[in-house]
Amino acid sequence: MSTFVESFVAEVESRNPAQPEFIQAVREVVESVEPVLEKRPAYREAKILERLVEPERVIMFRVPWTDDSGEIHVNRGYRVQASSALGPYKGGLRFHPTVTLGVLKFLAFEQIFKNSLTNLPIGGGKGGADFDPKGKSDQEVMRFCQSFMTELHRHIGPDTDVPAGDIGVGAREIGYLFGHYKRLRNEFTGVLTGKGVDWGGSLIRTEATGYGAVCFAAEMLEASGDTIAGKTCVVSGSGNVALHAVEELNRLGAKPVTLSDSSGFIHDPGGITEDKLAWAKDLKLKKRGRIEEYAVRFSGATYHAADRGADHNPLWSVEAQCAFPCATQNELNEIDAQNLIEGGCRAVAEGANMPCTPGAVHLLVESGVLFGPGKAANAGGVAVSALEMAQNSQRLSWTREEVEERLRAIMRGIFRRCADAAEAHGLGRNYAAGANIAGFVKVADAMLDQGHV
Ligand code: NDP
Ligand code: 2IT
Repeated sequence: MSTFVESFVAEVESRNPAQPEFIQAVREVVESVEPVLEKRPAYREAKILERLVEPERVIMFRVPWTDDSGEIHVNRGYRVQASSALGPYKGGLRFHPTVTLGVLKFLAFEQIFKNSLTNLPIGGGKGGADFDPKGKSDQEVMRFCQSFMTELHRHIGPDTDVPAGDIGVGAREIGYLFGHYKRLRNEFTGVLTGKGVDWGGSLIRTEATGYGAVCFAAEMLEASGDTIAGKTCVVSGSGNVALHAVEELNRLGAKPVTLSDSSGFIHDPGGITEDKLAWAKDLKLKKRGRIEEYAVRFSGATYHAADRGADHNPLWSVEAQCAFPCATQNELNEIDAQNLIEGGCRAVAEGANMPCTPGAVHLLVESGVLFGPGKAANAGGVAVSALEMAQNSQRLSWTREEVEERLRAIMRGIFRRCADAAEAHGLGRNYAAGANIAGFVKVADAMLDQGHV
């Protein structure tokens, strides 16, 4: 490894102790862009990387709320405003007990380059809380969202920072958050995306991340003279991203065979067909049940409980030609990557943010597996969020066909930018490096134009 990368990452590590996910994300980008810095000394002189690893602003706040029995709880809320070089801060909110400042800094950092790759006018940010919506009543979730927004509203706005959903933040939470913002500010604005389609939301926003990830995989395969139709696919997660990836896979004639949640995974060798998916959506998104119930409902499907102490996840040992990790960070390690390769996997597209460990990415890319990194493959969600912002500014709603067509064009554009950047730097089909370079150059050039801010 180069001394520049090592000393840069060591400095970031010493300034940000105990933030392993943030360091992981920074290292990956810095390794990829080092040759670009060598070619353009202006980036080094202007301290572009040093500025990018320091969020423009971090807001951290107390979120007190009362449960249904009257007991008071205190959570910690955050908004990390990473970069406004290309537009208002834009990125999701995550409500999950594992949320820490370091996790949100990694997500906000990744978001800068993801949003840049979309070619839409959005900067990067991320936020959330260590609140666990699981097992809470709607009333409790509403009280939490209202308390969270009571502080957050001071820091966001349709031209400043526009949050959206992420893990644990879906249509219900966005509704409560928007309702409270509107009450506090007496303004009906596009301050959040992922809104209900009857009150300012965009058609296809819910589906966009999963659809986009499948589109990215299809583009990678087509560029190698292959097609996604007929491919057996393994998918992890069973939330917004995973379920809509499965929907799109079915539509394109592929065969998705797995889904998972934090308790385990189901394997349905016959395929998670449209009718079974409708049932799974009702289970996970409406009833908030466990994926285990799928195997009880559909004969032929098996359930495999998660083994927390295991050194790999047997979901990735299921034979498949394509894999879509759509749950959470670092859910697919080097052993899992080896198992995918041995099972004949040809393409991996990250629906989640940083689901593959650095070792896994290295192995997949070195083995010639087509690899779509999250900041490119899952950018469809934030891209349609930006289209929602555009519709809100116009006070218009575009049709399903129009948004879907734009999403596909954006995903094809992202793929092209990754492929072109990889090729221009002699990196073959290393789309992970291509995504980092293409995403970085656009932000870096904007920062050069805007002076030392
Ligand atoms: P959801 O909350 O809808 O679903 C998350 C899914 O992942 C659930 O099945 C959940 O299982 C599982 N999961 C979450 N945390 C863990 C964990 N620590 N270990 C194992 N399983 C876990 O979230 P989304 O589908 O929206 O997000 C999934 C991923 O996609 C995240 O990485 C997110 O950052 C990324 N993403 C999301 C976008 C969006 O538009 N929503 C856009 C781009 C990326 P359980 O129910 O048991 O918790
Ligand atoms: O990780 C992501 O890109 C998201 N959670 C979506 C962000 C957004 O603003 O739509």
